[in-house]
Amino acid sequence: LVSVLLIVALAVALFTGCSSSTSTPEKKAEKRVIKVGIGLNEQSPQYKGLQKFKEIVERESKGRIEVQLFANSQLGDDTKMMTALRAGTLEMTCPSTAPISGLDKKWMVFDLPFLFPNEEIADKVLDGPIGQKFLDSLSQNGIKGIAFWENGYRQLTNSVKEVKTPDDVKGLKIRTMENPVHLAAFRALGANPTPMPFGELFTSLQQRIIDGQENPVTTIYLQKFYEVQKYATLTNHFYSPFVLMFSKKIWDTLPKEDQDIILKAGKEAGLYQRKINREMMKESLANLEKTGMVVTKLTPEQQKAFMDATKDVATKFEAEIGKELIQEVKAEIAKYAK
Ligand code: TF8
Repeated sequence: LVSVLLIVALAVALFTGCSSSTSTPEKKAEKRVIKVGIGLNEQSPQYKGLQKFKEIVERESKGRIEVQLFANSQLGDDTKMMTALRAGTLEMTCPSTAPISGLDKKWMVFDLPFLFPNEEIADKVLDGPIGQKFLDSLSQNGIKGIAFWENGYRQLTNSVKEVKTPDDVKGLKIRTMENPVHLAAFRALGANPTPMPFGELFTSLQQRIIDGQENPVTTIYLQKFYEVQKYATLTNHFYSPFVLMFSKKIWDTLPKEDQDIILKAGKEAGLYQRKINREMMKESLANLEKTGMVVTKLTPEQQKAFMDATKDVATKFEAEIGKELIQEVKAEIAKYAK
């Protein structure tokens, strides 16, 4: 028995000795880790799009690149994450265009009220030369723009009363994103807008520090805003698309091959993300109605009243955005709207 044990011990020693001696000389190629942070939760279409992105990047790089996803503002709010990208301490994030205006005012054009008549036109403009020009211009601010994804048309909710007309919005305390156009549009409606990061929103609604907020129906459903908001009105007032972005500081250190993989994956996953975003929007709307929330659909005439009430907002921002740029974007939209 003793000899058998000895042989086993010897074999184990030999085996482990051998394996460690073969792995030490040629050090395995180091894995590159890409961290992506977002504010929404793991059920969101945005997170699902990122899971697709992860899948493509890891497959195409044959496992050389690992993508790690962080939801729920774990890595900070949109503005904080963009600052981290610029500093080179975080690889990726995917904010709405709204907070990008803090870096470059011309981005406010995508936050003008009732800008895109439908999602298909938004796709065409954002995936066309104008969209590319915007993505490229982010490099001035230390960011590599990858692709436009979709958050979805924004809808208004509140805990006070059913909103059918702009007049009903008067006096409501509404949380907006941190964007001057959003503030101006809600002021034009007579509301009392308060900008605040997304991560603080639920608690503020719950504690009734604010009366309402605005977000796509999927967010209203998945973030359980219906627990603290009684009324929703389908206004479709802003589109404010998502922008998938990368730290330029880190991007510039990547081999061309990896840059190509990330760029292609970001665009491909974006097409998938838009598709499920639109499917989930329909589902979420049905689900919201089941929660007992009062969901008000507007007739075209009722929606027009909201358009009319906010129609001067674009003019107010001509100087900051650039009059020609607003015209260029609107002309492109008109071209596809025919
Ligand atoms: C908002 C936005 C958010 C996103 C997310 C937190 O209301 O709609 O959905 O920007 O990254 O802040």
